Amino acid sequence: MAILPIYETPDPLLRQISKPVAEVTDEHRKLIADMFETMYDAPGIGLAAVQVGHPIRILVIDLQEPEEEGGEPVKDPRVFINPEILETSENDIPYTEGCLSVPEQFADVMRPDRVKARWLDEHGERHEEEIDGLLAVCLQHEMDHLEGVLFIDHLSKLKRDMVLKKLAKMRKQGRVAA
Ligand code: GNR
Ligand code: NI
Repeated sequence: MAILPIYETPDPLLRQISKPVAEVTDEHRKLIADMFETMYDAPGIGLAAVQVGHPIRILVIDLQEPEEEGGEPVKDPRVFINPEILETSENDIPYTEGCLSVPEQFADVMRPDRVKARWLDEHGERHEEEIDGLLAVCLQHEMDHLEGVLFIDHLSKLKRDMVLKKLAKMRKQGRVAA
């Protein structure tokens, strides 16, 4: 396994449209293992393959939520290959999002609170599920990456420019990797 370098904005790679996976192979499963290692190391709760240099439609998510308040985080690694949103709720809710490709920056983004999604797992098995809560937020954030979209694209130009200015300042001060 390996920790892979994470591409950051404004790298043009992050704007590429990721290509569908035709068939899930051992090579994909190796990439998925490396994506989990990279995500846990970061640390983050989700990662799209394009963020580590592979513009293909693979996501990993582990919310690492404790079973009860204040408990130990429970591992729940999930793999989404060629994910599709089939239905979205009418109800949008705000969540304060961050992104490993926009390091140390956070802003509220509005998204539907429930989605019905379909995807393949690492064995090529099909899944279809209604998803809500933080998993719905994270899945939609990760699926945006497949279309070359970052969470800052959901903000007003004023707010987006504020976030990017703060990121530039933090890089200059060496508070995030340049
Ligand atoms: O680690 C992450 N945290 C997060 C918090 C709120 C909404 C979305 C996310 S995903 C992010 C990791 C990442 O950049 N995935 O693409
Ligand atoms: Ni992200």
